[in-house]
Amino acid sequence: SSSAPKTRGALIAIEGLDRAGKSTQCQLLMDRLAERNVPARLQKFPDRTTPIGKMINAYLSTSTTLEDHTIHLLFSANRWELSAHILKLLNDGVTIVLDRYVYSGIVFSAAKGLSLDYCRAPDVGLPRADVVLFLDLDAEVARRRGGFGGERYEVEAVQRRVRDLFKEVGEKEEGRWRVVDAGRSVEEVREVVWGVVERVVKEVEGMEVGRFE
Ligand code: NYM
Ligand code: MG
Repeated sequence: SSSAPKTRGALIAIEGLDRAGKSTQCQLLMDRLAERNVPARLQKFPDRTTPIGKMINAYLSTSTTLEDHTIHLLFSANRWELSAHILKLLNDGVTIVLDRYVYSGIVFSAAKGLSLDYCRAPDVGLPRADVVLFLDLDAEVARRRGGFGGERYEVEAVQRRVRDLFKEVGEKEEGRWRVVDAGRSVEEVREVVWGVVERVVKEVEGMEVGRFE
């Protein structure tokens, strides 16, 4: 009947250190969602294709320097510029898998010394992830996985600080934050991720999209 609650998509964030296996797991999750006929899109942050994303890419990959607050706000602006699109898709019933989101935004800047409160502020009000799968890996193990790339932040000392900060930020998320041991095999991690996502996709039906706070 017309009073049936409208089905919406779930907002699923995959987070973790560089080399934790996020992109692999995002792709496997997209494959599984397709197999189960769940409409879904993958959205990577930073999205390097927009004009703001190109500035971020220059900062990450080359010697372009940007003042710490400036790049922090650009990462957030990159999420805001896509937020209406994300919200529309969710309300149209499309599940969205995020390869990094506000949590990376907070912890990578905080690892440089900006306060956590400052780092959260620009993202307040963005569509809130229904669940965050934190792919947890020791920084040394991450480094040994074929080595970090050559981008900014991809050094063990930074990654170690980032991991501690992720844990601190995750505590605020309570039930929405799921720690997944990313040191296990790709298949084992895939199944843990799917177990969580399958449940969340059903749970959010009829629930409004929250706002990050
Ligand atoms: N990063 C990512 C940030 O510093 N702030 C953010 O808001 C986001 C989304 O960018 N080392 C950092 C984390 C990564 C780097 O991400 C690039 P990726 O997933 O390697 O493209
Ligand atoms: Mg990277």
